[in-house]
Amino acid sequence: LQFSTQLRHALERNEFELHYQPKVDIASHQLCGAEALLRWRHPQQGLVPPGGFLAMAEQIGLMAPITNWVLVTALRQCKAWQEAGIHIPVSVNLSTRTFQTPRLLERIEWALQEAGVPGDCLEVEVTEQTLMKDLDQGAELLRKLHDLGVHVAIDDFGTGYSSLSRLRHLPLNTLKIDRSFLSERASREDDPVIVRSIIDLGHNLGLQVLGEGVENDTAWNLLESLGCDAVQGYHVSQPLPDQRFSSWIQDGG
Ligand code: G
Ligand code: G
Ligand code: MN
Ligand code: NA
Repeated sequence: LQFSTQLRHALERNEFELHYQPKVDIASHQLCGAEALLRWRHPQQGLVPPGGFLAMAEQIGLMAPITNWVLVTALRQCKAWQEAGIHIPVSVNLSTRTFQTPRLLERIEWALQEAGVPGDCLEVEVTEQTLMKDLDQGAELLRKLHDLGVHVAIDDFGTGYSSLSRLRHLPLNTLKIDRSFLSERASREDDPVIVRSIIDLGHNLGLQVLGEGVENDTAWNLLESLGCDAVQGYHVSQPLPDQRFSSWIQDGG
């Protein structure tokens, strides 16, 4: 069978899974959120990461149903965490095209209702590039998400070309420092001018700042010394299937 045909059947065959990567508050070391990351359990190829199929999903018109599935599954998981006494929001990534879909807001409202959770259980992650497109429509969507209580994070920050005056006027919550700035080499530099500047920029805009791709103590210590709020990365944990995520929490993170 063709890959695209298999992809068309993946939803009904229940072949998608979400893995959850913990986000941890730097000061308290407490779990403060989790990012849902999509994987396809392909019958022959094993676990396929999103880079291997999302572009095709977009091409063949499957992005909307896949995104709906991701939203509902992530929010139901968030509800299950709540019932177990763990009160953290779940973060879902949105592609540029998805973010530009006029009906996205309705679909998010539907997913919240379907899972039976309030808007503040959800954070959406969109890249800088996405935010800088379609300026008026994007701003309106962000205001409506804000009214629903849904949080918005800017993903991969520092790799795009943001208009700072635009960022300033958007209702955003979190800025995620792209992992390239926290690589082994980058986090050892004598003067971490970029990381420092991004953290200060985020704070000056009233945003929480999270460092992503934290793989070692060097990067963690750098972020801590610069007043960053939260971290995510292999140093804390890889993205985990739901059962293993729960065990990770029970084992004290
Ligand atoms: O671990 P990782 O290979 O999961 O993710 C690769 C890329 O795929 C990242 O840029 C991430 O934002 C994106 N991604 C992961 N899950 C989803 C999803 O559910 N929807 C969209 N649109 N992108 C996702
Ligand atoms: O683009 P986005 O930030 O949504 O993508 C997250 C991607 O980063 C996923 O592919 C995830 O598996 C990966 N990731 C998470 N933690 C780390 C890390 O510590 N190091 C590296 N290299 N990748 C990571
Ligand atoms: Mn992300
Ligand atoms: Na990112």
